[in-house]
Amino acid sequence: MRRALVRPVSESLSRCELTCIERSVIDLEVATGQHRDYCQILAENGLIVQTLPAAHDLPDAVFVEDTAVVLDELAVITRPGAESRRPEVVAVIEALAPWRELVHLTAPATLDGGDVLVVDRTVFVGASARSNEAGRQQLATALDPWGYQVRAVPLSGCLHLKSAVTLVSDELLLANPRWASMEAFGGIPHIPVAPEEPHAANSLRLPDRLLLPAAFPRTRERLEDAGIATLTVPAGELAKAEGGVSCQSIIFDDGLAQ
Ligand code: CIR
Repeated sequence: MRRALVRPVSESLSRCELTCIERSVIDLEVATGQHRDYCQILAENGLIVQTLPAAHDLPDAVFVEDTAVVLDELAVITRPGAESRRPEVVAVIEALAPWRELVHLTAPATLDGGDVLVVDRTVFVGASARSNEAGRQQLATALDPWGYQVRAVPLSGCLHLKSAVTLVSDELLLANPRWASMEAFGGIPHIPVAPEEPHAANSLRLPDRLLLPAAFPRTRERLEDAGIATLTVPAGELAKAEGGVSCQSIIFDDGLAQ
């Protein structure tokens, strides 16, 4: 089964980290409702949704993606780039331990899962303010025995690599080429986001469809025209905390039969 780890929106969300956007008022009730809808969509699309304990003292805990990189062979527990986010890993370690061998990144490494995009055996890692060279090196050392190669991707103007580029099918990317150097991706083709929707590149692959925030209809149209089946969820309130759709879950195969 595909399993999705999620974590409730924290009551302290308004004190979240922000890097590339201005702080604006976040309506906690709306954010919580949008996250509930998101979890429901995951369940309706065949995923087992496992909810981690709420952590109301950790403002960004809902963005679980940043705390771990889960591959078929192992899970790498990150050391998030923002100090306020480091305690988030504790509950994630506990949740992943039954499913994977765990490898832990250690200081001076920093790495956010939102910077990690896996395409086959290549692991692209955003050279962001959150993920440093030591983080990439420790990740490469952990993954090398399994035949994965780590490649750095220069970024500018966005928080994470996956703010700028996500994978929409086995060999097709969705990208905002203004934020990420697409040369780093070699020959992998990409669909550019609609220019008036710069934040639209963050998508989430579900078993049969691609999940997008409802706010990006023009990019959605480009994807549908290219034969990618999509569905949308309202995600505007968590976007004020600089989160998208990929960052609200950690999805992996739990090895259990359907
Ligand atoms: C942060 O700045 O860490 C959070 N406010 C947003 C994290 C979003 N994570 C992601 O896109 N993977």
